[in-house]
Amino acid sequence: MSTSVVTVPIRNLSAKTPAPQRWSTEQVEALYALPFADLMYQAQQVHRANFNANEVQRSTLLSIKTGGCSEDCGYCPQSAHFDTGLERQGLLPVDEVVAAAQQAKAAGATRFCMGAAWRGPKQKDLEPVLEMVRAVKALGMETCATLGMLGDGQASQLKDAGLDYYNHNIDTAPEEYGRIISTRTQDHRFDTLDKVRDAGINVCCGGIVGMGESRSARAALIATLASMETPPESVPINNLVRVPGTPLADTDPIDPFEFVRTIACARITMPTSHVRLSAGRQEMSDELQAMCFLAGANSIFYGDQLLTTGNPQVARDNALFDRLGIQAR
Ligand code: SAM
Ligand code: DTB
Ligand code: SF4
Repeated sequence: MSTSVVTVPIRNLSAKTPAPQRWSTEQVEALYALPFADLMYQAQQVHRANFNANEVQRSTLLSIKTGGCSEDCGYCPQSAHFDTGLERQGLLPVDEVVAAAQQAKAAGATRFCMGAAWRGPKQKDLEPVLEMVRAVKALGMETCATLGMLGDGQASQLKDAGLDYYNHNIDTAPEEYGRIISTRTQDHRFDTLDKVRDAGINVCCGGIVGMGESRSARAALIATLASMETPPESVPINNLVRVPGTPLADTDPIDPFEFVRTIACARITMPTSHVRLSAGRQEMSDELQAMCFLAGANSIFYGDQLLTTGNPQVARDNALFDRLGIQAR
């Protein structure tokens, strides 16, 4: 049998200094290289040892500030550097955000994630967001925000307002970062992730595949996430949504089996994290999504919209869960 589990002793690592790694890129590459059935078997063993394999968590996204972002992330329709035809929208009023959260809760979501197209929030921007967090928390939902880089003290303010999760992706492998984004470095991302951790907020951190990267780069992305001192509680794995006008619009799509392998590698290397099958679901068949759940994905973005692009309709997701006997929460 070629199902030997690659285990590595856990050393005392810091999230503040990325090296040395608990999972090396080579070790994750070895997982990727397994025969598909062996990789899936291993992922399922890990999944079942840590979770109810028939349960999937649902988070609903809302773009609370849209477009006009000063960053040049090559995948993003919201960057001011590219013309994607997106209509800009200033920060939404708190009552509109609360109404959207109420709707998401009624549809069955347990977490509400507020996303803003900022490099980072100015203090005057943060104040209304704190109010949103308090109000959404008061609905009895888990709260999540993704606002870009945080300044000193901002994470504590979010924590005090009741923020449960902060989403801040490392997006790609360290060696790929400069190809995709020039307006910041990946170390900027680690700096914010450390602030979030230090404030006692759960970390939601993942990346995007299908950006023309090599398998080795995908393995490096997973190894980097898995090697954080405390791996992220939520790991969104996004399949690039190729938006016309962005520099990555014409990238060749990733082989669907390679995407499933990425989910399986995330599951194996981050056994107790929720692995979220994230952007790109609208373009996936029900069968491919089912394979991702078998590979260990146990969370989704739920609702007809991601931030600016589409997501499967709620009714389609619920029908899929019924057909698969998945308990959504
Ligand atoms: N501006 C903040 C930031 O970048 O951290 C928060 C919002 S940003 C849109 C959140 C995440 O969405 C990015 O880190 C990236 O992983 C993901 N994302 C953006 N555009 C995407 C696309 N076209 N396809 C897949 N994921 C995308
Ligand atoms: C994440 O990892 N994916 C979500 C969420 N975190 C904020 C965003 C996906 C965005 C896809 C493109 C768009 O809708 O603008
Ligand atoms: Fe701005 Fe975030 Fe989009 Fe980058 S991913 S351009 S930081 S909104």
